[in-house]
Amino acid sequence: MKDCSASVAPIVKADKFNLNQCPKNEFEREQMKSIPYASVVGSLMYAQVCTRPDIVFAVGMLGSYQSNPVALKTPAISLATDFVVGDDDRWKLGIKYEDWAKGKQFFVGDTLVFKYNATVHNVYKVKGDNFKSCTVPSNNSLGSFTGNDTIKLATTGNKWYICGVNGHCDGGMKLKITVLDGTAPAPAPSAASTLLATNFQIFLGMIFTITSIVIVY
Ligand SMILES: [Cu+2]
Repeated sequence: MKDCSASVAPIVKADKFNLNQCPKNEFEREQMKSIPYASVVGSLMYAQVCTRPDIVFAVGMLGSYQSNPVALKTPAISLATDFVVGDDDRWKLGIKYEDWAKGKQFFVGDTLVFKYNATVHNVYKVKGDNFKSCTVPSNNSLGSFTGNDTIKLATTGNKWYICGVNGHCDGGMKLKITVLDGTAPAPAPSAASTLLATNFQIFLGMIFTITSIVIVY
């Protein structure tokens, strides 16, 4: 047992759980059905009574989601996502970036990567009204145009990006996203299965941590 995790409790003070982490659609609910959530919580409750009063808080948190199990995810910092804008289409004319962004969830700590032909395009971060009117700011707020521009999403709220080449923004090279608080992320619908798998691993990890501590006693 010397190799067991030495962490004191599987939930730390800043961790927040909320209904956003519960399955949101049929697909995610189906995924969670394969996880013996109630039974695991029940076993942990047994352990907490006599030997492990220090896990009462963690178990209580998990237990309050029994009817709608929370798909656990650790703070977003450790699971930050890199989004290549447009995916394989990258940043160019003729793509509906509204459609690309649809269904994706962007969190503080995630990264946007604009990949493009730097001899033809560029990227400007703009304000909402400039986005609407396709007005190019006089300064380049993103630094240099490399054709592989990385933008760290550092704050919450709406962010707007356009191509500053004449006519390209009007031609569709415009992207609006909303960045969410990373402390209570929910699985993105488009990547639900991967995330649920990850969440399940974390969930299992927590259980094994608790169980191994219990066995040590
Ligand atoms: Cu362009």
